[in-house]
Amino acid sequence: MKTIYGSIYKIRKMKGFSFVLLRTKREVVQCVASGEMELPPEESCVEITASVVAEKRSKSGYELHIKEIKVLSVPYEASPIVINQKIVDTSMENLMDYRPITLRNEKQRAIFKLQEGICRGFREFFYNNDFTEIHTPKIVKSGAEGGANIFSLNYFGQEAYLAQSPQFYKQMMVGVFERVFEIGPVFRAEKHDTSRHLNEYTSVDFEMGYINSIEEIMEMETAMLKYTLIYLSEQYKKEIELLNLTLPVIETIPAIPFRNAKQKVAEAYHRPVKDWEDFEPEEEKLLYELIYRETGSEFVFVTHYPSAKRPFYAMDRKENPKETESFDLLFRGLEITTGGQRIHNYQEQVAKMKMRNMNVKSFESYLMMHKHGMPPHGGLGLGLERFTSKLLGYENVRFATLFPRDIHRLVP
Ligand code: AMO
Repeated sequence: MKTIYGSIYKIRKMKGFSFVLLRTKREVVQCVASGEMELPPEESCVEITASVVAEKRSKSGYELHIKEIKVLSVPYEASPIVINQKIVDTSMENLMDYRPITLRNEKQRAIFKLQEGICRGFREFFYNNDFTEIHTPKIVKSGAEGGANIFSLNYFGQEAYLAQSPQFYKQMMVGVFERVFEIGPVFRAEKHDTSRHLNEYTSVDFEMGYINSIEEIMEMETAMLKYTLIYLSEQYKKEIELLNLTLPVIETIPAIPFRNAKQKVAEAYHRPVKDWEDFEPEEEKLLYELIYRETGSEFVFVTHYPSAKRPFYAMDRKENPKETESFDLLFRGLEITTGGQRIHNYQEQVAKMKMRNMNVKSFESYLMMHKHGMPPHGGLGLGLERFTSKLLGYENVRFATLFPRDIHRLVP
């Protein structure tokens, strides 16, 4: 006899008995109730006492023959949206409006179980490679990434901001632990409504000291992704099967300098380059197609972005100061990571800030680390929702976001 807790996901009445699908922590378990047994409505929370019987036709290989159902709570109202079919057949808006219940759908929740797996894989990888996990403030005195996409707030009469990234703090912590990582929320006041922008997202950041070049950061990211994809394939088989996923296999990730990438796309698709300083989303997609055709890789590093488009902390190239020691990682045509080497020398950092007409004084606390000695270092930030959505083949990051925040949405 077994006692099991769960929610009644679906009742299927048959002749003389009913199938009761019970939604438990990770699985939907098939139970069988006799015809006489009184069943509470779907989404009731119950304690079931049952015997375990082998059953080949059940997905798990067994089913539970119910002896007793103790009802712990019943819903006040029936769900306004059908959640117990294979998919929640509704618009994205509805899917998000009714998130507390649509997430109960077996496939919907599998997305986020898999996202948990991604974070667990990353974390394990970081621990195995001597990174220390840190938690840095999200209420900050100044923005790290520049640009207008910063939320301000009143902090007891002082102007403060919501952190656009943990950039300053993860760099400071390199001076403390040499290798650090953080998985946490960041905030971007993006005013445009696109399929790849959220106003709050989860950033996977790492930062490491004593590097010689950006290649070492790119190698670390490649190893991190490889590890995590294998981890998922071993530990998250249930979700992979349910979502019908084929995980990409990483051997090596090709890298191409930014200017060459622009040129390559322009030549292959006869599109004149409009902007030599940045990628258009369409160009990223086209580059992916080209690289995929040539190498079979669904990932591609683009290196040495123009200085003008990178933040003030990015290290410029010795060979050409108009370019930076930085990179992006594109996955299936979408930027999922930005990374690079940072300036570690105090005078060099101050000079770059002055060149950009920045108020050096207001960055005193950031510059403290440079002033008092920092190793050559660098790192990256990866958008968890972007990575998850591309892994799952979704065109919109919202599908891989539990409770998205965008210009139109603050609830649920
Ligand atoms: P960047 O601003 O490029 O770099 O952000 C890093 C990664 O975060 C994701 N991302 C977003 N995801 C969803 N919605 C958004 N509005 C959004 N903006 C960015 C992307 C992007 O590649 N401090 C640097 C990283 C570093 O150099 O360490 C930074 O934040 O996947």
